Amino acid sequence: MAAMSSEPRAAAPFLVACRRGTPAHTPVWFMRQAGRSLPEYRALRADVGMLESCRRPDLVTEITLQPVRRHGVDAAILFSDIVVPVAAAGVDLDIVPGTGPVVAAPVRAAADLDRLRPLAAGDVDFVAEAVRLLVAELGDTPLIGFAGAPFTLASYLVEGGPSRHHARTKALMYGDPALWHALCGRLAQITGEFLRVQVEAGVAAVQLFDSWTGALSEADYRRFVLPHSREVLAGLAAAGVPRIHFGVGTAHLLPAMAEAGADVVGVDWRTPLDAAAAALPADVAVQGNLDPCLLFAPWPVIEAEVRRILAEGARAAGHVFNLGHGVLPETDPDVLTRVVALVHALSGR
Ligand code: 1CP
Repeated sequence: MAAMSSEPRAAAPFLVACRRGTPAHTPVWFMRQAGRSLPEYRALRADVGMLESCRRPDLVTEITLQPVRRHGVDAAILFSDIVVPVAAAGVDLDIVPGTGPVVAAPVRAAADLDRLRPLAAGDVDFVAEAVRLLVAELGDTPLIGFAGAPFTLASYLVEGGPSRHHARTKALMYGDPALWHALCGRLAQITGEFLRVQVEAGVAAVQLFDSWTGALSEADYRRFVLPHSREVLAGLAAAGVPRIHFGVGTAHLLPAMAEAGADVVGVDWRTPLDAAAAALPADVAVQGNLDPCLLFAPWPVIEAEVRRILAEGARAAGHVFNLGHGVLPETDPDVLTRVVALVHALSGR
């Protein structure tokens, strides 16, 4: 049975689109499809902290499966958070409800790097266990593993928490490039190892989230970020799983993000997918890009936007339908289910 099961998985529409083939229908999944938009998630998380839930393979498995069961999406994404490997590598942090990741002692000087030791596979055994449980449960539905890219992780570590302008992060980057590159080098190791553990345990694809890198100019991205993201993505090239690379507000960075080593580039709602495809190399697929706020609009408006995005995505080498960023907690989950059905109905071949 084990030998047979790999065959249908390779034909899963999500993997076919990532490899720029012709899938039976345009695959669709949503960033943050697991989470507070789902009442069944809120019930499970009622008495369990965010980081603790990420460390419990039984909870990770159940939460990851919830949106697959409910919406019929074409891929699952591992329930975790970008700061989980950083915490496993020794950084004292918490994920505070309503705020996000908060770091006890931010990184501001060379001595602070000592708190960031290399990640060993054994530090994240709970993730490998969750991936194994999920692969067994998911059958033909691919599981996406993920990690945060060095720039976005560095932003949380240097700011100490979420920030709008990333001012301290940029101050460190411009003011002490040697420390910046040392920090990002360590983060590249942690992220690379975190993804390697997930791939070895059986994820079918990975997404590298560089959510906040759109805050940089292309020149600064190339100098301060690209070498580190490339190190992470190049380390996975031999594994043969599709690598998705995503950021917000990155219209000016799309070719550079592809150069970092992406098979699929995630695009937010600000850039039409056909324009993104024209800017990217011909052998790179696109993912996106419905504005998450549009899910609050009347259904005919949503339907028109889905049609537009499918038409624009059809001009790319491959298209994975998604939002342009994560599902907002207030989203009506029934609307997400309808979007999945609509994407499948409109794109079925
Ligand atoms: O109590 C809760 O429910 C906490 C909310 C929450 C959830 C559900 C956080 C805190 N993280 C998560 C899960 C999560 N985080 C997933 C789950 C998988 C899925 O997509 O279904 C993923 C992929 C992430 C990744 C993540 N965490 C990113 C990259 C994606 C993105 O949204 O840009 C980032 C930037 C984070 C940091 C983070 N963690 C949590 C919050 C609220 C934030 C953002 C804070 C900020 O605005 O800076």
